[in-house]
Amino acid sequence: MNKIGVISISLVVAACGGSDDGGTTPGERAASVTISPATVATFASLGQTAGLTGQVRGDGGSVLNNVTISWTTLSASVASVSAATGSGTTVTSVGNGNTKIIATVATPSGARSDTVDVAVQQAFAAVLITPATVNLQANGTQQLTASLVDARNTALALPGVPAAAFSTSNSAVADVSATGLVTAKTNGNAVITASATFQGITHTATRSVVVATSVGQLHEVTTTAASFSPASLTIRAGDRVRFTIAAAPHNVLFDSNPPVEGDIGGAGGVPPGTVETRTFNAAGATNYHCSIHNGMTGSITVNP
Ligand SMILES: [Cu+2]
Repeated sequence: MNKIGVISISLVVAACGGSDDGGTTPGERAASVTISPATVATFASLGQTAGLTGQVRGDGGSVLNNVTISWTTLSASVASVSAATGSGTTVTSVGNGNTKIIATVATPSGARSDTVDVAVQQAFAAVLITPATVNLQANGTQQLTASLVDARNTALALPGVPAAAFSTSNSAVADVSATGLVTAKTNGNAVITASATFQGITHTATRSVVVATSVGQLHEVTTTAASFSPASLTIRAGDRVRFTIAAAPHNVLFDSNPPVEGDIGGAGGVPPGTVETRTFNAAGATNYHCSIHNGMTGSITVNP
């Protein structure tokens, strides 16, 4: 019974705002609407929300519930309003600028409204560096991007936003250009910092750069009069091995999983003092030998 009664009252109000049976205060008709809070703090980031509530009073001064309030924004590119939830709405900041949010109710003498001013001004909250991880091999490069963002990580869309300045903690390991291009120099770790000052505030962000210690590493194999040293080696795919031929002419003939560049020397071998580097990109067991010296063999295990 009670439920049915409420529904019928709502229908009457919706159908005619001037009904004498309106809301919870029979006999009064909607006369005004007031938004609270009356002022909204400036939104400092985009995507920020604030709740507004509208209070409708009747022509007798009583607060009327169940009166439909219509919410609109003067500029949806500055702030948007959600569909009404009960007597309220949610305002969301969209872009920098100023606008007004308007609450309107229908009354017997026409629409009545109230407005609240909304200002959106992004505040510089952080520098954001992308990508999140930087792992490089020696001589590799990676472009970093540093954005000045608000508290919700939206890039500042304001006049005069400067570019962040990049620096490195260790230019011998990883150097960085003024525009954020990182160049790996040698194995190790470095920290790249991006710093910017705006709105009188300075923020910095850092990004750790790891220049790989295993991938792309250079290994050494030398020869004695009739052997390779070390005779066995374990490396990773992508590593290189530098063969230094000493003491006598030798060749290095690969029997399995050969390097990109192939054998070193032919049947007569290469003379002492020869230095040749080979690259092993494929994982597997590499076996090699010198055909000039019986039993002069070596092996390299190439791990993925
Ligand atoms: Cu040999």
